[in-house]
Amino acid sequence: MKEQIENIRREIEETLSARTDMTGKELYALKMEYLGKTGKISALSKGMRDVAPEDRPAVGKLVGEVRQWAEKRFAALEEEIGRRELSAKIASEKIDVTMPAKFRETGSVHPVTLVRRELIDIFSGMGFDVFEGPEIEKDYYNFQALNIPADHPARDMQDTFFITEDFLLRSQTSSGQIRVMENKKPPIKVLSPGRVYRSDSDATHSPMFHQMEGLVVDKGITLNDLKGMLDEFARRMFTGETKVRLRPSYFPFTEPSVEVDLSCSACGGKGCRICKGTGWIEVLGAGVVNRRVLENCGIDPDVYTGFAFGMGLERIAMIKYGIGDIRLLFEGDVRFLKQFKD
Ligand code: 2U9
Repeated sequence: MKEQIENIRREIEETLSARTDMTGKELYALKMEYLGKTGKISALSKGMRDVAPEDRPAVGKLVGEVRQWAEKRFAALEEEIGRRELSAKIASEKIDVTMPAKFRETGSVHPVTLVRRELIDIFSGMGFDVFEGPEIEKDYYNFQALNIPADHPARDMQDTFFITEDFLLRSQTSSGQIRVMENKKPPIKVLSPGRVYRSDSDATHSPMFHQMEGLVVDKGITLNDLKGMLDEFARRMFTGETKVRLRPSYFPFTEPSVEVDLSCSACGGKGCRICKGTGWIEVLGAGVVNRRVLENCGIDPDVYTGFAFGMGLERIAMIKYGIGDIRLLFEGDVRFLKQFKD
């Protein structure tokens, strides 16, 4: 037994001196091998049963001594390895605050966003509230309530993405304005920016584009109020000299309806490449809200009248920044986008 005890002490000593690079985990595993419940030193204590009773006190003392010695030896090493591992961790996590920062490419605001922000700024300055309706809309709000019944030829003017027979991707933000009129009595002054969808795609049309429509309903509103508001809008959005021209047109939801041209701000109305020599650029559509639309929303057209206007934000951005192809606005090419700054 004495020899066994001595062997264990030597074994521990030899292993510990040979393995100076042990990790904390490895040391713990080794400690358990000797001092754990089923370890070799614990086995010695259990082996006391086989020692002759007269030798038990002496052998018991030796087992106690080797256990104490081993516990101290492991504790000292645990402390040493703990210290070593902590300094290695600190060294590996050290930050060099003098290192130059990584270069990060900064983005820029999309021209359509710039235009949307500017328009909201201009119109909210005139007292308009902003309302954004749903993009998935009921046929009723997109067409029927706007005086475009199921068999109306005006439906052919807009190729619509239908989801089901009753639901579609809205083709105009006016659908949201119907919801406003259903829920609020005049005076109403609301601006509806948002995405709209039409099955159309070429250099000047995209299947998804952004619209901004405005609606004013109150007692005594006339086409004159529309013209005055458009004059102010044109001067603020383009230049102080910009003139507004109304041409008769047709929309089912307005009567009378007008197409609105602005004098070309690139050439001051003299005629250039941008206005195709005419001096004028068509920018938006507008009109006096059709009395049937007011009726559909429970507003008495003999008491209240209103005007409405609508414009495509991509078109405004193309005019304002001289962009020739709408597809540039959807490609996300940073070389293009970086040219527009807030
Ligand atoms: C309600 C009633 C009427 C909004 C209007 C236009 C004329 C118009 C086009 C401009 C370019 C659509 O984006 S575009 O293709 N819009 O010409 N929009 S009047 O009329 C309304 C709106 C809401 C309740």
